[in-house]
Amino acid sequence: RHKFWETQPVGQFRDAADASLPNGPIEPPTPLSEVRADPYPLPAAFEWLTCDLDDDALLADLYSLLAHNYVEDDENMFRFNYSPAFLRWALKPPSFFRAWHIGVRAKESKKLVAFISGVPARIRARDDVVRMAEINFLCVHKKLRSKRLAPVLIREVTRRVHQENIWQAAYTAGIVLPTPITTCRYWHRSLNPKKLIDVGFSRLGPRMTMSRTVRLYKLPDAPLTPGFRRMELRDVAAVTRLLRAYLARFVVAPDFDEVDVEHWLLPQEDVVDSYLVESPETHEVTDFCSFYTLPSSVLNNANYATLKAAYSYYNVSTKTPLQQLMNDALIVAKRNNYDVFNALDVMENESFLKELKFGPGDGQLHYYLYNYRIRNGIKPSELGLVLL
Ligand code: YNC
Ligand code: MG
Repeated sequence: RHKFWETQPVGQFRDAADASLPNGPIEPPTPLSEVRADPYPLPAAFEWLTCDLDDDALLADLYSLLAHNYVEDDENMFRFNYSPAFLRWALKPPSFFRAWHIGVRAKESKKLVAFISGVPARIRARDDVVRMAEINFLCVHKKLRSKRLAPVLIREVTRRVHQENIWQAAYTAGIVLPTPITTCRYWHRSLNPKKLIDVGFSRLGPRMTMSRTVRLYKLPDAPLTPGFRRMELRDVAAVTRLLRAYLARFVVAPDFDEVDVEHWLLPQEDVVDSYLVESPETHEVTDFCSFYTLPSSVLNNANYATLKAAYSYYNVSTKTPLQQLMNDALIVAKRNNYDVFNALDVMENESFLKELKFGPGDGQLHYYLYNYRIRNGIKPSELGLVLL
């Protein structure tokens, strides 16, 4: 059934019941000298292109490929619209490899027609911290679909990851492949219900009027928790301590150090935003919340071209109840003109979703590890990893 995935070192559906298979790597590393030296062949009209994302023209081409051909919802009403600044942030973390930014272009026109990327990360599974690649932004132009290009892209990124002596990877997808470690659901909290209803993102509830709906989702103008403020560079050490202590509770989570926290969590306008609670008495940083900005293009609507969405990222509460902290996150998102705040049911998010008026979305997000078995999988609440 999965002609490509059946050949790969991933949990196979037929092995699901086999209790004798050990947790951990599925295949051992091979000597680097045995890693294939040449790129995999492409159909004759195409060529590989290692992308330089510091090149504004190339970044604009990648932005445009994704804006027109990347992930859509099941009803084809919305398509992710990752901004150029976001792509640079997502693809150039500390110690990134340029060779892992892999394009395919038409030899003649030089048009970019496909892409896949990896970035390095340390991810802990139980007590095993593993160097991995996070694979993202796999995209084939709509006109080139179903021609088995995706397996070539996946094999090529795998080869280039192996060349760095890295043998595991993490990725998410909306489709079921062999075999998810867990399956999560997105929840959505309306901030601008009128627009969301107009574009068909949500519907007026039964026995609800528009004015009652607007009132239902109304939020205060400013955060309520004393000491709630935006994260700054001087907070990196304190945030790293909070986050490391918190992520240690989950079965699968990133192993962030201060360099990672500075990159992934320090606010960047319209890319990532982070807030914390600094105790007015002790000046101790006790709580932290963050979200990233990922607009969606609204396809076929006369009034609106984009939805501005915030996605819950990493949140840590030690003093401020998580629900109160996330209510403040909603308030600052609303104040910054986001239309909707999205969150997965990972980590402790279940504890605030219903209370803060998030509603469950359709569509699921499956999490995968490559060449690493986690027997029986984990629950979303045991997952401490958010991929972009
Ligand atoms: C997918 N999303 O099953 P079988 S997520 C992985 N992730 O293989 P073709 C996928 N595999 O089943 P198309 C996949 N989608 O026969 C399809 N596949 O074994 C598999 N969409 O290839 C599929 N982006 O080229 C099948 O399909 C084979 O032309 C079919 O291309 C697929 O970024 C795609 O949703 C997704 O642009 C490129 O539909 C295309 O349809 C498209 O005939 C819209 O491919 C955008 C979209 C996917 C977003 C993402 C994570 C990707 C992870 C890839 C796997 C990484 C493995 C680890 C590598 C490093 C290892 C080390 C160390
Ligand atoms: Mg194809």
